[in-house]
Amino acid sequence: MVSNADALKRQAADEAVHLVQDGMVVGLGSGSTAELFLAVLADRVKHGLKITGVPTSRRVAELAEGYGVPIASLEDVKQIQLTVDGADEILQPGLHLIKGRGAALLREKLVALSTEYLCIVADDSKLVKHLGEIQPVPVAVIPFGWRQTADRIRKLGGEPTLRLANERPLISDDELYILDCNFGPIAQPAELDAALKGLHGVVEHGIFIGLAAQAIVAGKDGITDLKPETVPS
Ligand code: A5P
Repeated sequence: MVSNADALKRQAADEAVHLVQDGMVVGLGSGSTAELFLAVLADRVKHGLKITGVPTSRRVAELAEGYGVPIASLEDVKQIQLTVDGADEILQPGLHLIKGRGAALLREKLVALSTEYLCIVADDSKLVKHLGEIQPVPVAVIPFGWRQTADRIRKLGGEPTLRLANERPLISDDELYILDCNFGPIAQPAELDAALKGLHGVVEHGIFIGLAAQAIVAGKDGITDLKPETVPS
C-alpha cells in the first residue's frame, strides 16, 4: 500500500531526476526517498542516460547493481557533480540537516563533501525550526570503548542510546556502532557539529552544516524548491 508520505517522497524524487544530465557522476543517497530517486534514475538509464552512480551504502550499491545502474566507489571518481539524498530533518533557512536514521551517515557525509551540488529530497514532515526537534543526532562511534564515548557525548548535553538491530548492537557498513543522541532542539548546530567531531571515539555524526544546495520538499500543496537562503513563510 502506498502511504501519503510515500506518494510525497515519490513526487520529490521525480522532480530531482530533472537535475541529472548525461555524463554526470551522481551520488546515490540512502533511505526510502533516495531509493525512490534511484528507481526513477534507473528507468532513465534503461532508456539511454549515461551516468556513474556513487552509492552511500552497501544496500544502495546492491540496488543500483540490480537495476543495471553503473556504479563506482568514492575513491575511484575525481568529482561528483550531483548527489541526491534524503534527510531526517531540514532546517530553514540554511538547509542544515540531520541525517543517519538509516545508519549510512558516514558514507553520506563523505559523498556530500565531495559533491558539487547536494540536493535533498523529502516530504514536508522533515522541515524543522530547530535541528533536534524531532530526531536524535546519530553518531557513528568505534565499538571499542563506546560507553566512554557515550559519556563524552553526555558531557556535551546529549543523551545517547545505542542503536540495536535484533536486540544486538547495530553494526554499520563501516563496522561502527550508532549512538542516537537526544540533544533536544539544538540552538547552535555548527558548534555542536564541531564539538562532536572533536570527541575521541566519534568517527562521524549526522549533523550536516552548509552542505545542501537545494531541498526539493513535497507537501499536500505540491513541490517547494528550497535554497539555503530561502526564508520560511
Ligand atoms: C540514511 O542514513 C539517512 O540519512 C536517510 O537519508 C534519512 O534517514 C532519510 O530517510 P527517508 O528518506 O527514509 O526518510
